[in-house]
Amino acid sequence: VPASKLRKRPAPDKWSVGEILAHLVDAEIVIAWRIRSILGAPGTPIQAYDQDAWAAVGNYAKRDPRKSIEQFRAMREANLAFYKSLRPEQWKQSGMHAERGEESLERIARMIAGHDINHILQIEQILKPKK
Ligand code: NI
Repeated sequence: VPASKLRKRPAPDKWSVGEILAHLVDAEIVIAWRIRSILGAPGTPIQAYDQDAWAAVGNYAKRDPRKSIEQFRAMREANLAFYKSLRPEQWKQSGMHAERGEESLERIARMIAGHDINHILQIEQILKPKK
């Protein structure tokens, strides 16, 4: 896929593939921090964040989509290895999300999977040849 296509927004208010990939990188950083925070101090408060503000300050539109994929893959691998090292009772520990309330590691893991799937479908939709 040509880089220009990855940088093109499907609509003025919709993220490009490149912006979505940069968002996935930042989301992985957030999740990595949240999970470690909960394990280090169960019940800890979890802050929400404004993803559009992060997209602006992180200059998602200018990021190299291929670099974003590399970064995402490296962090996801590191995080998966970390999750595999956890004991069953650690998966039950939770934090207190500012908007959603109590969130266990198990629930966060399901939310990450759902978040991945949503954005993968979104990317497929953007790259699908127009009829
Ligand atoms: Ni998202």
